[in-house]
Amino acid sequence: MMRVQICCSSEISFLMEAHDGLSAAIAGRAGFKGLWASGLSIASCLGYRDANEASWSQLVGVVERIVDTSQLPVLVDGDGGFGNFNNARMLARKLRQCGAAGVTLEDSCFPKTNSLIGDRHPLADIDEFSGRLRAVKDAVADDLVLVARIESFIAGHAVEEAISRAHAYADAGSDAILIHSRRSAADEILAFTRAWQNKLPVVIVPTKYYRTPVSVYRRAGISTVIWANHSMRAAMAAMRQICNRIVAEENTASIEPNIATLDDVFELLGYDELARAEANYLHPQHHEQ
Ligand code: SPV
Ligand code: MG
Repeated sequence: MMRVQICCSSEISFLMEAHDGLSAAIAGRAGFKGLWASGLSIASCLGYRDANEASWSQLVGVVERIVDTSQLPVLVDGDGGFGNFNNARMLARKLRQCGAAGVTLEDSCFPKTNSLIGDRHPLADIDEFSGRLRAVKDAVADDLVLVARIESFIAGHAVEEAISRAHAYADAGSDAILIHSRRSAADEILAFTRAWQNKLPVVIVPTKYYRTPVSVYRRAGISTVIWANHSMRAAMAAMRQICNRIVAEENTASIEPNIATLDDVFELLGYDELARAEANYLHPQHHEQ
């Protein structure tokens, strides 16, 4: 059922980044039909670097809040699976338990480095990584969509390397391929989609090539576009601005119009439901009147 909702619909779909329950609820209210539990955003919000500094159990804890708060299908950034095939399949089982819809595993080596920083991006061996994918598929079968993420463009290789990896990962049981690029134009992505011919659905993360219009992705037959870190970056900019103003003004009067009201917070997180439940369960006689 979730398969239809994540990465496998015939129309292009969009996943919005979430890094906690609040960002998940906001994305849901904005109309997104699915979420990306971003490793970069979750790590940043915990004050870690996106270099496997956060543990798999911290990731699972955050994903549980995202799923619970939004009730939306959530594709989880599983990095490389936190180790070998065994760590990867355990992560997948835990993600299934907390209600995730899918997991993405990237062919990087532990500990990973964020794809958009630095030049050290060693790739996993194709066979070893295919084993990680097979182990996940055997562990969770069709309960979790499995997206294989190819980092070979990030590592500086040509399209041929990406295509041979895509074939191997498809054979290993992946449901979709995430092809990543850090170029400021979508040329690598489009070279891949031309050669790949949608043998499996294609997922992209246009963080760096953000100027490309979505119509280009539609024409290329791309299945899913991930807006991977924009709520986290928006929150960072807003929090910094507000902190600076409060320091400067030693007062919060002038910033009130620029921040969410408390009523907004209470409404978004369903305090009205709690009040109804209290009337029902704490004071049932009162409720019956
Ligand atoms: C993430 O959002 O953590 C991603 C995308 O994996 S990227 O930061 O581009 O690697
Ligand atoms: Mg990531």
